[in-house]
Amino acid sequence: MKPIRLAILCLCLLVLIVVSGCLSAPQRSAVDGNETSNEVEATVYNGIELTPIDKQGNNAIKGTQYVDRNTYRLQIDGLVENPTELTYDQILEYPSTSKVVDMNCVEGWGFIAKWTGVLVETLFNDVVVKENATTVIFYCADGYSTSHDLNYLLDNDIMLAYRINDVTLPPDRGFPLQLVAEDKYGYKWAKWITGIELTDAEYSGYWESRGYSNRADFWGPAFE
Ligand SMILES: Nc1nc2c(c(=O)[nH]1)N[C@H]1C(S)=C(S)[C@@H](COP(=O)(O)O)O[C@H]1N2
Ligand SMILES: [Mo]
Repeated sequence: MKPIRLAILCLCLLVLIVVSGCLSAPQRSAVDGNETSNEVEATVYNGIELTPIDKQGNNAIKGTQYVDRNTYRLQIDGLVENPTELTYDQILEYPSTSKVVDMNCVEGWGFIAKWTGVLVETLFNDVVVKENATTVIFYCADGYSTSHDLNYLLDNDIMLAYRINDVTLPPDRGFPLQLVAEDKYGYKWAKWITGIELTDAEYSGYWESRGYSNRADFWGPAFE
């Protein structure tokens, strides 16, 4: 090949590489009116190395749910003085909090991430939980549900996360909200949450009613 042809070929290849590099740059586009572009994923927080989102596991009973930010409502009811419906924007208006927590599925995989969201306690102060409430049920867009002791949520600063590693929760990760159920097995980390109900009764969620531990402490037994 003549040197000039070789030079042109190399130039073409170079241009191609640069262009494809731009096209494949990490980019999260808008889904169903959910503006999430221009966000940069955090890799470290407070000196702790985070698992990149595309390296985190994910499993769900009916696959990814696509919740529309504009029509979304979080319903909070049951044993509360003021049953409430919150829009996504109203949830973002509450003071936010961040922390690094690791997520462990009973299947043996897990990851560590920075979560940002609103404390369950903050929302509960607004709806005013009745004195006899003991249990909190989380209902999800895919029909999944799980529950927690009210005291566990309040005593451990448990949050409803809308961001993971500084990025808006992607649809496959539970947009708009995932419960960061610290120290509990993954099946207690409700995703695509649409409803929160306070009750004084025992409750068995999707996996709990199929034999998994209702306590679900990740150092404890998976089955009970
Ligand atoms: N709505 C809903 N939430 C869910 C599930 C599900 O199937 N549906 N699966 C649970 C299980 S078993 C695990 S391990 C975690 C995994 O979530 P993540 O890896 O996206 O954080 O989500 C939990 N939350
Ligand atoms: Mo899981």
